[in-house]
This record gives sequence, structure tokens and C-alpha cells, in this order.
Amino acid sequence: MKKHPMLKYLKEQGPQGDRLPLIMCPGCGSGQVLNFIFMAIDHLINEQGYQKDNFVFISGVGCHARLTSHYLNFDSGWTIHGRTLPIATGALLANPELHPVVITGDGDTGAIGGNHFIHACRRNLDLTIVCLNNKLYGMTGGQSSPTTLNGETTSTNPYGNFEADFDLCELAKTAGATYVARWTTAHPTKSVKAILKGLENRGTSFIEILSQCPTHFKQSPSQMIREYKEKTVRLEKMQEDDAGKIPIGEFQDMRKPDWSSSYRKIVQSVQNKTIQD
Ligand SMILES: Cc1ncc(C[n+]2csc(CCOP(=O)(O)OP(=O)(O)O)c2C)c(N)n1
Ligand SMILES: [Mg+2]
Repeated sequence: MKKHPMLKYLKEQGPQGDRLPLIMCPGCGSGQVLNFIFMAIDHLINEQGYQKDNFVFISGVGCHARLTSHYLNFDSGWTIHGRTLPIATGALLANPELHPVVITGDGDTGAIGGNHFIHACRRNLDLTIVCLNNKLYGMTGGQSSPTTLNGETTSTNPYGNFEADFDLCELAKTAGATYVARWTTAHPTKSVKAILKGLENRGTSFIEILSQCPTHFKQSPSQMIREYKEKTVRLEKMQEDDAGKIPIGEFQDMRKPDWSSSYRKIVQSVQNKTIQD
């Protein structure tokens, strides 16, 4: 049988034998998102002279984090729930030439790691953050997360979520991230392009991918993917009667100095001043 072209980026074997297929539930969107990330990285490796060692993957805890912890044939760190960004920051500061790719979830980024998220964006750290937004805490039983839409039913909101939901892309943009986009598993080409742009951007890139959890929402994956088409609208085409639809597209795409460049600049200026003095 012909092998999937991205299989080269996965560890097929581990100390306890076969690692594949992925542990995820049938129909979970995380395999699709991983494929999008690999396709973007594959392009950089094949077309732009990058090497596998230029990347390091960091994740915390959650279903999405199993991707990093068990399957990647890259340098990677499986860390603490909500603390992916401080650890990715450490990797970046230790080696500013590295490209840390943070695989995170809506809970990891929007709830427990929310403070780290806004400050990573504020600092414009050169990180690519790919957030798999399944709109709940998948790993721990399908509880509501900050991105569970108002009115949606989860294990902790059996009568519908009465809280307001968070827009992680608007938050990233307001906090200062320089590339911000939202797509879904129903938009594979756009997702790959956004991740590629994020990796190429020198600064904080936040790419949110709506990714289905058929297990906890108790829907068929095909129905959920169809709804990603029906219930989303391109940001630039949004009209008044689109209220209630989820905006998708690029929320931010601008250049400003990233943290490491600003840091190097100030170190240089202090050193020059000391030499003159
Ligand atoms: C410090 C800490 N608090 C809580 C937990 C329990 N916990 C594990 S995963 C998780 C939520 C994960 O949600 P999300 O980040 O959206 O990931 P998903 O499983 O949906 O991919 C929680 C609350 C933990 N592991 N560590
Ligand atoms: Mg989640």
C-alpha cells in the first residue's frame, strides 16, 4: 500500500511497538490539523531550505497535546496544561534561530493559559501557535471551555451554555499578535496557507482551527464538517444578517519587530555605549 506522504514526520514505532494509528477517537479533527501543519512545514523544508531541526514542537495537556507527546518525529516537548507558551518562550530564548510550533487547545490557551497567551502576543515573541478549537475540554470529559458557544450543550451545560464565549482571534489581535487567522477542518488549503504564513512571520502568529469533536458533541464528523461551511462567514464578506455566524479568515497580518530582534538591538546599543564610555 502507498504510504501517506506525511508519514515521514511521524514515529511509526515506539519502545512498546506500533504507535499508529493515532489514539484519537474516530472522526476527531486533530489528525487533519496535524496534516495541515506537516504540509506547511514540508513546503518550508522542500522549497525554502529549512531543516527538520529548525523546528521544535511544544504542547501541554489535552487531546490535541497527544499529537506532540507521542507521534512527532521532530524535537518536541510535552509539558504542563496551560504552560505551553512559557516553555516555548524558553526554547526560543535559548535558541532564537529555532521555530517553536505550539500545538494547543481552546482550554489550554483560553482558560488556564490565558494570561501567558495575552503576554506572548503583547511581546510579539517569534512563536507559531496552532490552536485546535474543539470548543470544549475533550480529554477530561467534554466540559465547557471559554470558546463553547453561547447556547451550546456540553457535559457541564446540559441545558445550554449561558455564558458568553471568547473570540481567541480577536483577543490575539488586540493583545498584539502580528499574524492571526481562523479556519476550520473544512478549509484545508486555507489552513495550510495560514500555518505557512504564520511560520514565515517573525513574531507571534496565532492560527485557530475549528476542529470537530464528534465524541462529546455526539454528532457525526461529516455533519460537523458540513456545519463548518454553513455556520462560518469570511470576515471581509460579513453582513448584518450574518450575526451568529463564526467569522473566518485573516484577522491580522502586519509586521513589527519581534521580541528577540528588539532585545538584540538594546543589548547592542548598551554594549556600544559601554565601549564609548
Ligand atoms: C494544571 C492542570 N489543571 C487541569 C488539568 C486537567 N485537564 C487536562 S486536559 C484539560 C482540558 C483540555 O482542554 P483543551 O485544552 O481544550 O484540550 P482538548 O482536550 O479539548 O484537546 C484539563 C482541564 C491538568 N491536566 N492540569
Ligand atoms: Mg478543547
